[in-house]
Amino acid sequence: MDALAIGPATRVLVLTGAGVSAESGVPTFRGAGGLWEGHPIEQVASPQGFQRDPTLVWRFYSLRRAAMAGIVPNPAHRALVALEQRLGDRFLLVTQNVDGLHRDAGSERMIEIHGNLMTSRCTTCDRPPFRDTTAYADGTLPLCVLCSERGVTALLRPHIVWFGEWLDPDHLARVEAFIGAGGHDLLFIAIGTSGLVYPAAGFVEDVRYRGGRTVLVNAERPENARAFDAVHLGPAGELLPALLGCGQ
Ligand code: BV8
Repeated sequence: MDALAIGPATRVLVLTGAGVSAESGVPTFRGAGGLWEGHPIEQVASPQGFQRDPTLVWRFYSLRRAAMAGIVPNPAHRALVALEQRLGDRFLLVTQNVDGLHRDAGSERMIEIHGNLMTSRCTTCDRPPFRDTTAYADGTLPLCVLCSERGVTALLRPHIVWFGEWLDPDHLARVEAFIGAGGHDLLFIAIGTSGLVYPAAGFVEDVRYRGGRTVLVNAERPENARAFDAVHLGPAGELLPALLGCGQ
């Protein structure tokens, strides 16, 4: 397989989804038909779901935290680190994943637009989101200790962007600025994503509108495959090293 044409002026924007972590052993969302223990993902990953049953939502995230034990990046993550080191500020990685594996692999020019699994924040006070790797025992509702010290009972929540919640406007501004600066020199590569969740699923159209090239690397043909100039079907861990010209 030929490597993608990445010249001295090419700027590369990469969008990853759950498929890039699949070969590390992290389950994808729609692999289970978009369900978790019979609940539609949107139900357990939404503010309404948290309001309705915070214990169920904390169980969903605690089980995912526990399941990350021993999980390590795969060749797809490492190929993206090598490309970033080669391109420097002509590279930006935007991930929909909350598993932290890109950072574990060494990615730095990276934005976690849907948050991070190992981070919590208070639902009440304005303390900054903080690292929290605790997989809370089933039925536990973690409270903010700072609020408790002030006699206030305040739930913690995962620092995750749920369905129906706005993404961080700074994150979106950084993506739009990178796309805007790219023009015809922009190469957009979407990897391991079903292209169903917005606004991330709309990045490909933004790039096309500005005359950039668009490439998809995915295990199967997703609904928005038509939006891409080229589609490479197969496991990202196998295809990416060759496609990015950095055999891992
Ligand atoms: C927003 C955190 C403005 C959670 C996630 C009605 C009401 C409210 C909102 C909406 C609505 N209708 C539409 C919307 C907008 C909504 C949306 O897009 N919904 C979809 C379902 C239609 N978006 C939002 O709500 C966003 N916010 O729009 O704010 C707003 C505000 C108020 C009201 C309206 C609008 C927020 C979206 C963020 C949601 N949070 N994650 C968590 O992780 O726990 S999204 C979550 O699902 C993931 O982060 C991920 O992004 C997404 C799943 O997508 P993928 O990553 O693509 O994973 P998937 O399993 O689907 O696909 C994997 C692919 O990999 C497959 O194609 C497979 O073939 C492939 N694959 C598998 N193995 C491999 C592989 N490929 C390569 N190699 C392999 N080995």
